[in-house]
Amino acid sequence: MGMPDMVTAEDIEKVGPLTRQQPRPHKSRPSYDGSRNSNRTILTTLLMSTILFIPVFLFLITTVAPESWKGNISAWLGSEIGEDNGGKGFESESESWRASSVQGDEYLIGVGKADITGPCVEINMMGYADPKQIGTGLRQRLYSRAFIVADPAHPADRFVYLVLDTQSGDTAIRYGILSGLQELGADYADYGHHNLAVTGTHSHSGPGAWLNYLLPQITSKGFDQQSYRAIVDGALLSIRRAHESLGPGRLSLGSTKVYGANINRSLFAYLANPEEERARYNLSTEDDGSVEKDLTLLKFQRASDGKNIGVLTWFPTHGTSVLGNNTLISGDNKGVAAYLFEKSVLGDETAAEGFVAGFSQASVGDTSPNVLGAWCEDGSGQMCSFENSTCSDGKSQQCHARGPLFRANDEGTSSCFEVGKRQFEPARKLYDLLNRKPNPVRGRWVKSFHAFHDMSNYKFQLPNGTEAVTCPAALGYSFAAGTTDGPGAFDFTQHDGNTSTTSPVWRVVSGMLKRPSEEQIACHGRKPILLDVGEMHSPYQWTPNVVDVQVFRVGQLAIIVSPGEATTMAGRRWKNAVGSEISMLFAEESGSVTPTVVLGGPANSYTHYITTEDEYNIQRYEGASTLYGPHTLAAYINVTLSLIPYLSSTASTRPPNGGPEPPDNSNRSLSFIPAVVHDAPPLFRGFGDVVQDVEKMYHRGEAITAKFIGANPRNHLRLEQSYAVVEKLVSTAAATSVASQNTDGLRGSELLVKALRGKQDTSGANDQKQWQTVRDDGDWHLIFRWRRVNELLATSEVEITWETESWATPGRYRLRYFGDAKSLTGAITPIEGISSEFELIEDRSG
Ligand SMILES: *[C@@H]1O[C@H](CO)[C@@H](O)[C@H](O)[C@H]1NC(C)=O
Ligand SMILES: *[C@@H]1O[C@H](CO)[C@@H](O)[C@H](O)[C@H]1NC(C)=O
Ligand SMILES: *[C@@H]1O[C@H](CO)[C@@H](O)[C@H](O)[C@H]1NC(C)=O
Ligand SMILES: *[C@@H]1O[C@H](CO)[C@@H](O)[C@H](O)[C@H]1NC(C)=O
Ligand SMILES: *[C@@H]1O[C@H](CO)[C@@H](O)[C@H](O)[C@H]1NC(C)=O
Ligand SMILES: *[C@@H]1O[C@H](CO)[C@@H](O)[C@H](O)[C@H]1NC(C)=O
Ligand SMILES: *[C@@H]1O[C@H](CO)[C@@H](O)[C@H](O)[C@H]1NC(C)=O
Ligand SMILES: CC(=O)N[C@H]1CO[C@H](CO)[C@@H](O)[C@@H]1O
Repeated sequence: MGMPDMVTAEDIEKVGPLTRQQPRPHKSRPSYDGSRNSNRTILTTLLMSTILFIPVFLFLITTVAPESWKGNISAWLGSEIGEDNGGKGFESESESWRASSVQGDEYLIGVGKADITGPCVEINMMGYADPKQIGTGLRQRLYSRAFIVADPAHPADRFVYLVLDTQSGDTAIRYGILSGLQELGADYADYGHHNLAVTGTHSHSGPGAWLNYLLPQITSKGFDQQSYRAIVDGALLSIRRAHESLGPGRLSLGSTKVYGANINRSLFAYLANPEEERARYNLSTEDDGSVEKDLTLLKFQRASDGKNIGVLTWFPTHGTSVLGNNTLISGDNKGVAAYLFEKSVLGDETAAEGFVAGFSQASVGDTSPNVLGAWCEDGSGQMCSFENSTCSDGKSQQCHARGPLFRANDEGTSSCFEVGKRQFEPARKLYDLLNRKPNPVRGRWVKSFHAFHDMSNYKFQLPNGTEAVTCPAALGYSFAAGTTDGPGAFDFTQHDGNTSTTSPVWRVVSGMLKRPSEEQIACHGRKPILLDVGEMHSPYQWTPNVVDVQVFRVGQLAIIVSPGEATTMAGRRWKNAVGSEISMLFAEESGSVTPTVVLGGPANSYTHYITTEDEYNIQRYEGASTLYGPHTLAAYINVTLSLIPYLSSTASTRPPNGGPEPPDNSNRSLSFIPAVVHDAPPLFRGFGDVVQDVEKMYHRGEAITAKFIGANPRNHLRLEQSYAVVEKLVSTAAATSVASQNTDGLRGSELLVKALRGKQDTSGANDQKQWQTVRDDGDWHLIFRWRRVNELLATSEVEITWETESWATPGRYRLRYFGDAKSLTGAITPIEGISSEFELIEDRSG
């Protein structure tokens, strides 16, 4: 069911874990088109709207966070953290947390995380589809985070949910992971199509050129094996780590409100939905239903010692905080939220080492993290038009959405960190509440299904009995106009016939454009067809016609794994339909527990958008990108519902494959991306030489930069390693303890920050000092940039910048660069460089 039926943080605080009443058994198939309502929902809605959200942050963090993080977190939250909180020791908290006996069923659970950072330079970035947006470095590494749940009584019943810091899931990536799992042998035989979900956080700031279909390859000059393998290999490693960590444990489920992290970017289309349907979700001015403000959190707690091994959350907001004119790789706001959560539990008694926080995307379609709205950058000072987001010139190119800290004018970087933090904070608060008062997942079944379904001509019945049909994929005119988060998602101005600016892929394929048939035009209704992608099959498919339909079920939780970006209302209808069907079909086995349904995606493939029919008829970007015509959503729902019986606790079969298997184009895709030729240092210089050194002393808050003679980072991705680190001079005692812990493949920075905790003053016994890594390129505030200085001479330069954080501790530091140079013979050799030492002292203000 929808969110109003969920236990929320506020509920838990007020009344403790809820025992839910048996849902009224549905006599007939419930309607999911928004025309019917249940009294229960209205009641819960009313109740919820009276509960005020109070953004109080947990004192727990301040008492348990590593020394070096304390100042930071208090600084962010300012006065919200009272000083008396510090006195309340964590010991007593943790005792109450241990004492609270967790009800619910035991499962096998496991989590894992691995690096998937592909080539951070010279590759077009994936998301804004702007051929000019080419990577120049790394702000934050990208990860795959894997979550496995299995049924101890039937261990083959399991699922693995991946959260990748990528724009979306993908067919070729998924095939790559599946064949990798097969190669891992018998231990991994239980994983397959039916139980693998490959979801993307929808970050628009990762490298591209790894997608299966032609359309997104046009702007990236084709496919890049290195970019593709980084994701597949990292995803596999994260699954292996999760699999190897599998052990008995319990799951707890909750929901909370997140404010200030999303708005509806297509409100004009949303308002076309029926008023009575909108009213059901219109709780207040801050939570008017135009986007979902609810974050759902699933907590993984192992049985062996009661520690939590991870959290998996769902909340919808686009990965477009960092703007289209940024060229540094990052996981955008979800990447920040995960980073902060994982940092916040370091050294925390509730959390196991290797804790993994997955911030998964939800009904993201019409959401934007740029919460100050869309403005014209044409000097007019006007907001863009409500109906079509255009400016005074009648075009959308000047229309840009503003993040909360847009005045920083830093390509969205500060806003991104802020929106990530706004997701992290309530999630962390909910985590702590669930530790004290768990809301357990109950029901000893772990079920899943997956089917391919051909959407090119699917005839089916709408709930009201009318016959409907879907059409081969097509994109409408508004697709080319793009969104307020990034105009021109497919920049046609780049393809105006001027061959010097045209993508080489476009030169090859533009002649293959097809004029849509009369039938196709009619099928798409209100959508004027710009690109008839579903009917173009050469040189290979441009977009998918075959979609992935998948749902997971554990206890009362059901997870719809959506291949497209569902809008707010589309996602609700889909979730409500699945919730009702589960309630109806499985009333006996689920007992008193109401189903909780979440939607995660874009996953497994990328089928663009999924809007309601009313939104479709408005034909803004989301409607124009709803590939299979006005009945796209209804078709997804129809197919999903027809497969729900496979989630029964007694189900032992899998659905027949509904459609033809989609193609794997990873070995036959066009590619015009040149390889690295070679690297050389300038005359009389060596690789790693410092060309611009640090100063002797800095105040905290300043940015510290050094430049080195470098080499192309594409020579070696340094996965699970780093191109750039900050080293601190510390006593050997602290350093040794770090070295001994650094065994399990975790990222250095996490271990080191942890090791530093409470070890700052241990230098007394032995006064020997040594350099210790305290930041690496996985850290948001340590930036690695690369620049080719001379193409012909093959010289290049690396710039490392540490934007010292409010929580950085004073001391003696240096910056260090790790790279790999390619010789003319093709041999690749590691290189490195070290800056001079510098002193970091307190803030200038004192
Ligand atoms: C929410 O309700 C108010 C008051 O009825 C109305 O003015 C507003 O348009 C509604 N918002 C949405 C998004 O439906
Ligand atoms: C956008 O909407 C305005 C009305 O707000 C209308 O005048 C204009 O023609 C529309 N432009 C396009 C390109 O549809
Ligand atoms: C980046 O894009 C934003 C949004 O259009 C704009 O406001 C900003 O000035 C741009 N920054 C640079 C450096 O061009
Ligand atoms: C889906 O469509 C099929 C074929 O028309 C129909 O038999 C079935 O009832 C529909 N399912 C739902 C849940 O509407
Ligand atoms: C059934 O629903 C569809 C889609 O909402 C609508 O176009 C059609 O008119 C409805 N048919 C009837 C008989 O109400
Ligand atoms: C094509 O684009 C290039 C690069 O922007 C420009 O220098 C050139 O003048 C353009 N040629 C024509 C015919 O427009
Ligand atoms: C692609 O090529 C690689 C290397 O030759 C091979 O291992 C892989 O199986 C191929 N994949 C497909 C889908 O054909
Ligand atoms: C509650 C909420 O997020 N409302 C926003 C919906 O979208 C409009 C325009 O995009 C914003 O102005 C509202 O604040």
